[in-house]
Amino acid sequence: MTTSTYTVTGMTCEHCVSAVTSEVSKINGVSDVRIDLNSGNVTVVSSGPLDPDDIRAAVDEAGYEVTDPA
Ligand SMILES: [Cu+2]
Repeated sequence: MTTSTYTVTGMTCEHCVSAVTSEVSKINGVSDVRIDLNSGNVTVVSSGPLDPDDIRAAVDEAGYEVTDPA
């Protein structure tokens, strides 16, 4: 299992959280997505290392932006 953490800007409510959770969950190998709304921290649990570009694309698809890691 691999855990990686990203910072996402623009999420303001539980609806945003569900949108990001839903998109990121679609990435192959992702088993769990935990989001802290206040800090914007998104923790992704996966079966193996993920391509950060996939995370960025999924978050972008949901309408938000990953600020870290660049
Ligand atoms: Cu919202």
